[in-house]
Amino acid sequence: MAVIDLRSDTITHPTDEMRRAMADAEVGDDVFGEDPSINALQERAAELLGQEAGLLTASGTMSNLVAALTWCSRGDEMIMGQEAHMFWNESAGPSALAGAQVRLVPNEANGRIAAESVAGAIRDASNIHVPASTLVCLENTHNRCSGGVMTPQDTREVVEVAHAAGAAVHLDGARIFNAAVALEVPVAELTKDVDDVSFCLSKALSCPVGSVLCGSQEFITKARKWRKMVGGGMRQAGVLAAAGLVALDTMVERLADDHANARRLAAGLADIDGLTVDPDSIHTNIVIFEVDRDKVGDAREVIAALREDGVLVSHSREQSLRMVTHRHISSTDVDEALSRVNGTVRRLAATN
Ligand code: TLP
Repeated sequence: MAVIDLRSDTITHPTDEMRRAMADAEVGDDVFGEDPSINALQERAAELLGQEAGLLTASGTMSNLVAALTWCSRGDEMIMGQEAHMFWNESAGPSALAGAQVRLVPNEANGRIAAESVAGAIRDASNIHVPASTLVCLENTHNRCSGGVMTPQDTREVVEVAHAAGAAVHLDGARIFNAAVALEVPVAELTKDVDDVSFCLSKALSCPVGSVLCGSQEFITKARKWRKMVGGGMRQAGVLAAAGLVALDTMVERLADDHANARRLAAGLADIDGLTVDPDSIHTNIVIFEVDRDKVGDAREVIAALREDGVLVSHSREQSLRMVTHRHISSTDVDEALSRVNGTVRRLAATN
């Protein structure tokens, strides 16, 4: 029985075209700024996102950390959604290393942060008792909010409020191309208004490694130094950038297939007694669903039982599980996964 791995789109392997491009990549020492493949990727990414310059980093976590280090000084405050990946899953790096305090504001169910919430959280800069609100962090698509998307208008509203108070806006756009494809807008519409944006090559875009941080030339010049300080100055990493260039050419449009598969998956899960999800709330490739503890059992036991039945899923929170569609999951795999999940849930319900 072939295992169906729905834990994350991070498990995707490079395509044959990427592997060929990696083998043939022209490289140089990127700490000297001399890797032609990295320079090409950075320029291409910045242009696509409507920003001046780009910087290849080792991961989404490193990009987010470097952005926090670049914008914030010790004792500043960063405002972000209560479900932000930067808050939940990045080992408190921005607080530990940038020394900035995190202030949480509500995320709506679709991941959006209302401009009014940001306005309400911004501090009075003239008051010596309070930290300076230096940075507002957005996330699009929103991981813990079922891959929800913020529109260009949602983004602009937050940017206006932040800028009026002198705060910068960082966008964790790990899956920003998923958002652009779902909204059918050029990706720059979602990224040109923020002060910096990071996107991941190594998630749905199928690259083996890497993220690109984009912003103004001045921001990237500073970020480049922080990246070096945290050990992210790589040398002949053009082999990675070469895969990134192929990804930008070949991996974006196909994300619509992942989104259609995620909706198909959610519709099937919604039909299984003991599982709850609203298929209409799924717009990209992440499906978070609730498991009824009384009917089916503890979420972690369900994950273990699904694993035995050849379906890998991840834990989201309490009784919520997460499935992510990606390049290695076809609509046939979705149907097979649903039939296995149905069998597992029925078995657990019978013994519960
Ligand atoms: N997310 C991973 C896990 O950490 C949960 C995943 O499987 O979804 N921002 C967002 C919105 C992310 O989803 C992730 C990774 C990151 C940043 C960090 O990226 P990496 O893993 O490259 O450090």
